Amino acid sequence: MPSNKTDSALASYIEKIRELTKPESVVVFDGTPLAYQELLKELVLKKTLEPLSRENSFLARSTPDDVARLEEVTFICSKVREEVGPNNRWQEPTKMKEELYSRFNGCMQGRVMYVIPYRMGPKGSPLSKLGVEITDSAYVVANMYLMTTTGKEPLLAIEEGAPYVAGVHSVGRSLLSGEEDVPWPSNSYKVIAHFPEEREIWSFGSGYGGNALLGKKCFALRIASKMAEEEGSLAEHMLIIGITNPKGKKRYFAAAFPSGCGKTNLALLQMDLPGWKLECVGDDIAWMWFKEDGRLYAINPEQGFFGIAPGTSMAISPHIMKMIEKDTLFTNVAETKDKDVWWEGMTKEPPEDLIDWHGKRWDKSSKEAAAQPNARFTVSKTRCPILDPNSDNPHGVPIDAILFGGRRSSLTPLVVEARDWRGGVLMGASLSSEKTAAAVGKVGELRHDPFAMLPFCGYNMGDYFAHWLSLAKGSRILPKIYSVNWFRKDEDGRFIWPGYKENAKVLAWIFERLEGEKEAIETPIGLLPKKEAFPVEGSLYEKLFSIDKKAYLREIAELREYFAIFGERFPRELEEELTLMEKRLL
Ligand code: OXD
Ligand code: MN
Repeated sequence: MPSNKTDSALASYIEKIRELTKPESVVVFDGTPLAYQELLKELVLKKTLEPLSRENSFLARSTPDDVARLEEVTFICSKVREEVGPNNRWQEPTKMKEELYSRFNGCMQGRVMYVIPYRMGPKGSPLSKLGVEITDSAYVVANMYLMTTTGKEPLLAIEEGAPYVAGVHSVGRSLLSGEEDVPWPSNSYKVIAHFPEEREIWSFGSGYGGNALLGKKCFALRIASKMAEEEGSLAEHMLIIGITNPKGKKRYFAAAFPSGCGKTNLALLQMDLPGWKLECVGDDIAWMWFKEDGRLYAINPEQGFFGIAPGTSMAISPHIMKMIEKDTLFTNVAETKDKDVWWEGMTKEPPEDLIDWHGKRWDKSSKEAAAQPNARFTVSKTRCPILDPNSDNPHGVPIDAILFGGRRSSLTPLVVEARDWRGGVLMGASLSSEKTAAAVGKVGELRHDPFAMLPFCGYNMGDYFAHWLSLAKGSRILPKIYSVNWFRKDEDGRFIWPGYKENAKVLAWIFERLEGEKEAIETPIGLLPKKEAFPVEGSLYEKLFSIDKKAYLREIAELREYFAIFGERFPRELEEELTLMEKRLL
């Protein structure tokens, strides 16, 4: 078993990092609203944040080279290379530590080293976990305050000996005495290294999102997925929503979509169908476990939202717009002349006199977007207007359906129900999506993203698939699994499905299936809604649900080639499932 650090270890760990990084001072963040306000003041003085006209809201602008998650320089450093699999970049742990120690040597000079004790998940939940992030970025501390539970209570638990995951982060730009700081310090050398066996994360050079807020992708997904494999639970890139039907019955769904495919929009959907209600437990990460009653339960380990701003509008996502009306940190959005925010898609016409995300006057006629396409808002979940009453329930919420969705302009129908757990696991493993701006790389390119976890699975994905399969045991009441695709296009390249609020119809169909109220038809790829049982007119139904068998056979051949990268670790059951599907298609 990996060694877990304890209180006295924490003090010596902090001391070890202080000696290495040589900060000017050390501050243990106490997580109080007052400490948060002090941080904001300091960030305004340093020009990292600019106050906005929205109450208690601020704008940060990053440097152009620090705008997204950096998969190319993200490493999993387990002792044995095969443990991390072909889905991760690997570096031998001792070698990586050597490199890190040389980069971190003196890197915090002239800066404050903040220590952030934090908890991921509701207080008292058997699935919640503790962390400590050490960082020289006050912007990171402010974001962690909104995204996790920080301060005395998690610190006390650690002092009492509870295990925690340690993270060390630096923007990688020390300050010589008298040197003036820049608003967004960073380093052109960037690295994000995970040590699952030591439960440790080191991140250097970037101040942005998942690279720097170590509780999110680094801990709650990469490290936690490995912990979940060992513990028999799950740590997934999934939103969690509660849906109530007109009869007052409530069910919870979890849904995995690759980054930038509308998870936050779906998690806060205004369900306009008469009598239906949707409430949000979380928009990005789900930790789940089977309990004695045989059902799968989920908690959201996060306390806030770090959502993509562009594309968000009153018409499409009124709940999100309401949520970010105040108490919000914005990063890389455009600024209006009255010191408010704007981004592409917020209104049809951009307002006059915008300042773009570089801080320059925006030329309307330019091809450059005013807001960076991966611009973000950070806001506490307490601002969520449809927060589920069980969002902080330590016992979690029971999950009845799991959805896998990608951005596919062809092939995948609007919704398909898996025949069984194995078929559903194959659906998750087969997920692929056209790339978005949430990660660096070419937007639009199709890439495999099994379970939407490709950038986040902290171990060999072959083993991860096997772990999912292994959960179907005993008398467990397994959730039903669905594939969804809002992004199918017609011959003219137009989206067939309007998406957004219309997606409520798909959620309602899934709910009614679970209630046994809706019939489905068997097809080679799974169960589709019966034409009469799905609320769209005839020709649209055909466009949304037609199955191109030849294209599916090509997809299967391509999937086989892809799965081959996992070699021996790719589960035989999934190979069999793929062959069965192929036979049904032939
Ligand atoms: C995110 C991501 O920030 O998936 O949630 O990139
Ligand atoms: Mn995400």
